[in-house]
Amino acid sequence: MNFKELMEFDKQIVEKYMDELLSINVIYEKKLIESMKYSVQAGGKRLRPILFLETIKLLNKNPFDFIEIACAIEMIHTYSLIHDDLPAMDNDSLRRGKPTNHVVFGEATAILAGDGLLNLAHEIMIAFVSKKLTKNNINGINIISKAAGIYGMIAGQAVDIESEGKSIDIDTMKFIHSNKTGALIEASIVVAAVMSDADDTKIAALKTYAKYIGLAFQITDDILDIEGNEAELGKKIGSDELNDKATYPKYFGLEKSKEYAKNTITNAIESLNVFEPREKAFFVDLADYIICRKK
Ligand code: GRG
Repeated sequence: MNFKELMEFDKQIVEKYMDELLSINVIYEKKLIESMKYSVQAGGKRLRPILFLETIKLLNKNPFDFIEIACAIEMIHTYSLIHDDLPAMDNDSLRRGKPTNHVVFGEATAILAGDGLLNLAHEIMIAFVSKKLTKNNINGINIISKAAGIYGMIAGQAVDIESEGKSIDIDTMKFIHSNKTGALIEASIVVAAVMSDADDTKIAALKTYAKYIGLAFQITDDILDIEGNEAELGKKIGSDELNDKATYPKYFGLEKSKEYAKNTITNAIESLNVFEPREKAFFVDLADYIICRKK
């Protein structure tokens, strides 16, 4: 399979398995489950679970043995998008090409749908380690919880919200992005390496790669918020400027940000020198995709 086919193949597996995990029969809380399904099934690139599954494959393990973890990561990501779109946060009305969760289901249900997905992800991860109790599996889910929480994504989001409309230094901006966006992307790769029992050299190389692609992903996201096409992106552009967000183009300008993203991708690819060209082909293509993407 070529790069595009692999991306599509992984995406479909994850979507199918998430549908199963969300086939929950309830009597009274139908609206809650419907709103959780609405956002999960609205599409999305499924980048984080794809990174997770491809890292498992790179390390010669069977991705189907870890599919629940890939789905849990995507559920955490989807919860963060639902909450990020809320009126109290970015107040966005379009996501993944569809009206945002709170626009369709109301604010209270959207908050609960996000809470529900976050909790369900942890239920899934705990069920996984209960069945496959190894030290590395426990370490792995611990890394995900931390990356999604107050040592990662939630910390980045908190500082981002506090910084709106204020002038902040470059280090604070880097803190925001490496946590808000980078932490979960990095965890998707590192956790797969840990759960695959990779050696320390390979884990370190993948961690460096993940940090670089997380950074390049964010810079590209900032650029797309200025230059992107709303129909392709599936969300409104110009939201960073509207919310007076600290972005790479705001600090470095558009052209320098593009150059920065390109250099970051070169560094990402170089960090995979411990792997054979044949083994790392997907990750090299993915690094390029991160900055060339239109959505
Ligand atoms: C609410 C705790 C909490 C955190 C929110 C995810 C997030 C943190 C904020 C989203 C704001 C944003 C646009 C961040 C930039 C990078 C990013 C995470 C983009 C969305 O991820 P994609 O492009 O989305 O992977 P899809 O829809 O493809 O899954």
